[in-house]
Amino acid sequence: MTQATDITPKLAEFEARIGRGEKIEPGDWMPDDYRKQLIRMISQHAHSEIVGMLPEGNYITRAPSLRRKMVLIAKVQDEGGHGQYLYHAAETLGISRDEMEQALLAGKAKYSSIFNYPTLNWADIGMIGWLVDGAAIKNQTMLAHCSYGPYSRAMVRICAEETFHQRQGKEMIVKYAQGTPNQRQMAQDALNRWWWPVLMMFGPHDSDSPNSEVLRRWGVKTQSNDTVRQLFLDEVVPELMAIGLQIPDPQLHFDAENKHWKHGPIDWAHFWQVVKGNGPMNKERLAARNQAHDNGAWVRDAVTAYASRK
Ligand code: BYC
Repeated sequence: MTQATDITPKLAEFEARIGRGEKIEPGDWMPDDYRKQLIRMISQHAHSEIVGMLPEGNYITRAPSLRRKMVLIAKVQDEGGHGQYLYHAAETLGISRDEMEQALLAGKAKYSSIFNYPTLNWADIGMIGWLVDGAAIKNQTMLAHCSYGPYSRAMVRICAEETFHQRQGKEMIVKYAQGTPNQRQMAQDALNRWWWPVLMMFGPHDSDSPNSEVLRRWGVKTQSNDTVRQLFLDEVVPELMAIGLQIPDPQLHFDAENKHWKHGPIDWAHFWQVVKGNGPMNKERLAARNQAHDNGAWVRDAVTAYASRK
């Protein structure tokens, strides 16, 4: 925490800048806690993009047509690019790429809970595009307004690409929902498995979110976890219903007075198990990431050798 008395005016000026809607840039004075919170959040976000390549990457060789294969290759490549922007944004705060990478590979760093679930068939690829990328867009549109310049600018570009990701997923699911009984069943089964994990992506309820208070105060989170989850729900529920899919929540209902869709209770005990490393695919994801890192050693060696040539 910032305690020295001579720092108080700096803190006041920092908060005034945030109040005026100015962006904080890498060389600017910032409280230690602001720096630490941003490193935590941006590095977790970067890891999510990189680990998030795995569930879809597994399906590149199994795409049902050349068009779908080209689209999926482009999407997975985009996610790798998002990881790069975000690692760079975190580096501006004084952490090295190597430190972040080692924390991920050692299983010490967090990444989004959503990537610890299996992809069982091609309909999952559509559902990830529509719902997972759709949820990410809602969260990242909020972060595009955040107070830290490099994070905010990375979000603008990432959201533009995520919009394409979401549309290709929605296109696939709409086709399946209008297809043969088997295809409709695949879309429904994928929705049944992804629905609750997607709602968990937005993080715990506001009352159980320890980081929110300081993040809201310093303009990093411009909307709360529950507000962003609600925006997502209000958008996707009518769309999923319109194509005849059943949302697997018996308590889901429309609150006519407040004009919002309301979901039933989320299984937070399950969520925390996944976050702590005990989800269905945590160990496989970490092993695959470590294997990819080891397999890439020769590329890093070659680049280093080239860079240090006489
Ligand atoms: N998963 O105080 P809270 C993509 C942790 S990738 C795991 O509310 P905060 C894509 C949280 O870290 C886009 N952990 O936290 C890529 C904290 O623990 P620590 C992914 C979670 O930070 C490839 C604790 O719970 N998007 O779209 O204020 C293919 C308490 O929570 C989760 C991002 O990464 C979770 N879901 O708010 C396809 C968004 N939720 O760190 C698609 C960036 C919470 O104190 N991140 N935790 O030990 C954020 O916006 C915020 O970090 C969150 C959580 C809203 C997620």
